[in-house]
Amino acid sequence: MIEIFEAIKQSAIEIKHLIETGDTGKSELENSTGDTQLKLDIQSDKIIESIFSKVPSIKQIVSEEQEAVVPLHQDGQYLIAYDPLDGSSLVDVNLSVGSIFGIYEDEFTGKNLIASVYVVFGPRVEMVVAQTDVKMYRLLNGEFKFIQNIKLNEKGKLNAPGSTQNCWAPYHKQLIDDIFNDGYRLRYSGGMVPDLHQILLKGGGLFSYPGTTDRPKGKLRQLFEVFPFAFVFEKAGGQAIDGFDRVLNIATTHIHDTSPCFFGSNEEINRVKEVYKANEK
Ligand code: AHM
Ligand code: MG
Repeated sequence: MIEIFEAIKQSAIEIKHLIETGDTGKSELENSTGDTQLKLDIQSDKIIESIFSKVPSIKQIVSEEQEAVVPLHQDGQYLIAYDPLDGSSLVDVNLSVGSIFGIYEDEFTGKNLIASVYVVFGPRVEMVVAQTDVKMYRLLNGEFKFIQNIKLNEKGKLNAPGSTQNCWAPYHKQLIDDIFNDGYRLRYSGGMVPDLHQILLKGGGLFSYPGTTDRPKGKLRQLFEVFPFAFVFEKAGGQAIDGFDRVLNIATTHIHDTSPCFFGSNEEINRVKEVYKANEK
């Protein structure tokens, strides 16, 4: 799998250049979730596809920005689902964004995820790789250097509540209010990569994107966003659930399926489970 990590590093260097110099305007196109694609989304997708197409161990890829699975190498072992530039609309206000990669075997489904990687493009470029543990690297003078392992505490101090309050269920609002009343600090930029990276590096907390009245199945996509980060949180000693169970147990029926999701350290996730169980319909 080393060749895949090397390919991701190369794509990160090219996407960093694209973010710094590219046009932040809209394209004429929509992705399969109905979002208008930015030129940066399409260009970063092309960068990754072109780099992955030269890696023989990759059998298939699927991108958040494309409708269907793309076959690459018939004899390849790995399937990769990726979001080339998550939070791309934040580039024009100069906030951090990221790329997310889930590496699967046999089938694109949570239980077959064997590794995941994300890259944060902020004041610095950092890459986090989750396999048996979670390792962080930083781009320094053109190369990724190992910086540290990432391990969550049992309980954190940060709360990152997604979506909009008037679409939350009353018990979800109560849960978020209670967490703030217990002294947690609000940390939410609108980019899941930097928001989750912050929770991972500051020891823990809760990131939530629940099912809402406007999107009962949440906003975040299973294969490209939810599962890769679930894998990172579990390997870092935390949890990722849909309110009730591990998100990695969800059977994906369509590549662009979404799911409610909660990522965090154990204490906060157990708290979510209690509230959701008590309000189960
Ligand atoms: P995108 O893939 O279209 O960029 O959207 C995903 C982003 C996540 O990074 C972030 O957590 C979420 O959308 C924020 O949504 P909201 O503004 O509804 O809280
Ligand atoms: Mg995204």
